[in-house]
Amino acid sequence: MIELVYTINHFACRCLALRFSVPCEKHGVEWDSMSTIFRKSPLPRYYQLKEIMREKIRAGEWKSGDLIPSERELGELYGISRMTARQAITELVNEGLFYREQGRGTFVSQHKITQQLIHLTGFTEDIKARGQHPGTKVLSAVMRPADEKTAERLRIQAGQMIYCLQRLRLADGEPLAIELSQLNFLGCERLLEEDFAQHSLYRTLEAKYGISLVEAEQELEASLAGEDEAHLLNIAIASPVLLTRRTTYADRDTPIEYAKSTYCGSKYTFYTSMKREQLLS
Ligand code: 16G
Repeated sequence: MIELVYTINHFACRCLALRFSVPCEKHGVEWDSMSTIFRKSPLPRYYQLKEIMREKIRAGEWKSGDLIPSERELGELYGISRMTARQAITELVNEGLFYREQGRGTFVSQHKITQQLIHLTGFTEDIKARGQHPGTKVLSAVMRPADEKTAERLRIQAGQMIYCLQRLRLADGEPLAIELSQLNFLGCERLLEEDFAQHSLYRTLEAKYGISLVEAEQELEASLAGEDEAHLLNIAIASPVLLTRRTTYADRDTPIEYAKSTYCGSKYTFYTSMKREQLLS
């Protein structure tokens, strides 16, 4: 196993080096390593390196925001080519464990965001509860006729004008989800004047429009990112994503919002807990 030798601050992030006999490129500190890639193993070398790095994260040696060694450093550390090191890093970037910053290097990502499927919370609340900074980029905000499926969910006639808001949602500047919220209530066109880049939709509905959100139904489905989604979410095309469809009710008979969202599969966990009923036999 690899032994962690030092942690120092660099660009406000910690840089971790592995014990090995090469100097750290950026900090000039000597490493020495006991980690090994088994040459005779049937497992490909990039895969072994991935597992070594994954274990460092699991063990808490590499923490969120840590700068990982460069491809060249990893290549020298493990006696593998830069290409092999790059493949291991790229796959962990695609899985969401690492993220790259232009000109700075590759860093360990935040742990997955968990959305509790128990309480009805919005994105802003979920991200704040994790101590992160929520961000929103409004992609479009328009009134348009409801399609059949949306009309059915909102219990209105297809073709009725509804408010449609498409947003890219971020946590600490990192894209997490694309959300299309479709809303219907009397006077919903007034939402066109709201600034949803700055304000939460749920908070606005409750505080400004006097709508109490009571409950929601939500479906989850696995999918793969298409070109546009991959571009917006900054992930590789065909990366795993989670599609959600949520209908939110102001009361049992009044659906207010039908939202369709695409979440980065590698960054999000949906959590629910359940109890087994005592069945009467
Ligand atoms: C969540 C909801 C979305 C809602 C948003 C409000 C899902 C799948 N979707 O992301 O329907 O519009 O929260 O967030 O959970 P906001 O109050 O931060 O605008």
